[in-house]
Amino acid sequence: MGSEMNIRDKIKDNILEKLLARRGEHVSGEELAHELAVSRATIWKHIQALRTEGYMIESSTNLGYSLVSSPDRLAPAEIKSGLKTSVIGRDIRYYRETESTNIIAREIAGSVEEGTVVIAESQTGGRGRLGRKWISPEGGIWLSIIIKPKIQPLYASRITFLAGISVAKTMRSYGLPAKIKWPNDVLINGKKVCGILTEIEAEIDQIEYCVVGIGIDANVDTESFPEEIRDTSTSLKKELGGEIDRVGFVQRLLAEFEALYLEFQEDGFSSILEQWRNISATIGEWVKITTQTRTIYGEAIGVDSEGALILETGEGKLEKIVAGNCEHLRRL
Ligand code: BT5
Repeated sequence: MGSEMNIRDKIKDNILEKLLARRGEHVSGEELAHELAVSRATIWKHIQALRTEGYMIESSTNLGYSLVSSPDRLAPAEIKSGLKTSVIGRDIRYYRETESTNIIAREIAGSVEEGTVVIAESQTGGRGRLGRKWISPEGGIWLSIIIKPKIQPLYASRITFLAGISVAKTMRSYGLPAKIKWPNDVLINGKKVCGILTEIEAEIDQIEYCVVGIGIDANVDTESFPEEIRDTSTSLKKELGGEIDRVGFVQRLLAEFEALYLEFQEDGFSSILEQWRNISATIGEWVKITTQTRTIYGEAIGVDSEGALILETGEGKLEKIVAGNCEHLRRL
């Protein structure tokens, strides 16, 4: 049944792609049937299915089908129409609901092209770092990008930095004052709007693949989040005062990610780091760092080439933090 479903979904997706490419025009059932090598009855069946999903498709006996409007879905065909990338997002695997897009991405990473994206409308078991939960209701953007960079595992955190910048820059293109909190949170006005979970599969000296999980509270109501994170999180909808076009956001995000990824491959990490410093919320702050073994207080004064946070802990003493939780402290 699985493969049958996939073929059916593929036809439906192809029909949608063709209607999207010719928005405002009519495409005849005969033309669609011919191009997709299926019967006109099959086309009609899929048009009906698209309608039940919320696509408004007008049909006229003489002219054929015309797409009038789309529902708020992250359908691959929608994202791909107008996507300005050459690698990232060329293959998109879409789920209405799944446990975690990172899990799916890890399962398929070995057999798909670099740049493949897994995306879901909601996750039942969204994951944060260190086994923490990531709340992922409908209306958010929950996606994982599979990349295969030729770098050592030691430098995997560079990818998290790159991803954070791509998210922050995309949000800034909507006029939002997004900043990055070390190592992996994107904040707006001090509240978390995005989390990033980078997972790798590696040999000792070379990464085999890297799954970059990005979770964005886009059109979600953070008021309905559990109490402990209600006041520390925000959404794009809340910050913009209205819903955002998620398809458009994803298109910009994937383009930013690809541009930075190419820059990283061509010029190395230093320009990425420079950009990260410029949009960092952490540099210059007094912070409390909790690692698995200790708690450290200090002023965050920089990050090094491996992405470690450099703290000045008093009397000019410097500490390097490779991994841990970071809390920004209020100055008295
Ligand atoms: C993260 O972990 O911030 C990484 C989150 C990555 C989520 C994406 S969604 C697509 C892909 N598939 C997955 O399964 N995961 C990735 P961490 O730094 O450990 O932060 C987790 C903490 O953030 C939780 O313990 C909560 O306090 C808080 N939190 C949970 N859900 C949140 C949400 N939707 N918005 C803001 N904060 C949240």
